[in-house]
Amino acid sequence: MDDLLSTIEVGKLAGVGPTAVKRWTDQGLLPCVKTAGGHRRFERSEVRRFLDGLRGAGVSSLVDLMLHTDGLGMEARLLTERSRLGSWLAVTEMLGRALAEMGERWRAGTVSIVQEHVASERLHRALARISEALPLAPGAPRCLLACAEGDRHSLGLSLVELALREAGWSTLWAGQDTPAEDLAEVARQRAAEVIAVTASAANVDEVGLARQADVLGKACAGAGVELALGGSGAWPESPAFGNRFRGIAPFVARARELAGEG
Ligand code: B12
Repeated sequence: MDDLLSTIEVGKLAGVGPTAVKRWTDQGLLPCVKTAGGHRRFERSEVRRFLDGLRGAGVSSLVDLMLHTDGLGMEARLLTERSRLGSWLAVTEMLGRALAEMGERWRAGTVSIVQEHVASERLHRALARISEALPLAPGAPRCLLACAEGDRHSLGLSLVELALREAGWSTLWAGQDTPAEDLAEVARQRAAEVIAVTASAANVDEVGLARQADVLGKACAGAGVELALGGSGAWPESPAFGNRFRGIAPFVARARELAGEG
């Protein structure tokens, strides 16, 4: 039974609660075995196959919709995906794939620059509306969200914002192309518990990113503020202070831990 996962463990991987996992098994979508005591157990490989299928399904049609719908159509589709996948975190993972496909279409010349800009902004606004509508408890912990210097790829941050808001965090949106020294000042003022900075795949300036990580790391370490370096850009793999995140799920797990949810 060593490599078998429990319902709760599968839920954590999928970013949903145990009820959604039970529903998937009852619908025959996700195979499981039962222990002598009647508890469900899941083969890791089956879970991976199921989650890949779930998040992969509909990615191309989502990209088509991003290109051709209006703002409300975009929002409606995101809500539908939230209902189908069970959490906003799972929706952000699907959107990560959709954005990668959008990039491929742009590189292949089947999507023009204007189409890509319009679609990106449509998605950005729909995500912002949904994030802002999620209720927050008074005194919710706060995360500052910013793009590294020169970087205009803020959609990764929009995805992070949605998943963080779902986890009960409030957000401060600094957005595109933010100087590290100004972010360091926010840390020194302790205006947020966490500072999360993204660098996109287009950001390959290792030296520049290492300098920014250093400036920010020192300020955060001095002020007791947590630093998260995310996105596919060339951040140092093991920064002297702060953590390098590639995916959104591990960062949200860390945020939940910091908020005392374990
Ligand atoms: C939309 C887009 C744009 C939009 C951005 C709009 C916006 N408001 O964000 C605009 C039009 C501005 C743009 C511009 C450019 N872009 Co562009 N863009 C994209 C596209 C299609 C999607 C980007 C995106 O949001 N990806 C999704 C993010 C979320 O992915 P990610 O960074 O890998 O992050 C993942 C995780 O790491 C995590 N994550 C992200 N941030 C964070 C932060 C934290 C804290 C955590 C925990 C996690 C996390 O979330 C993601 C989950 O899957 C990509 C295609 C692609 N493959 O990504 C190209 C892409 C990144 N762009 C590219 C390029 C070349 C450019 C330009 C240089 C083009 C030009 N000649 O002008 C400029 C650069 C502008 C600049 N100074 O930054 C290339 C980069 C290629 C490379 N490796 O060098 C790509 C890959 C397209 C391609 N296939 O060639 N772009």
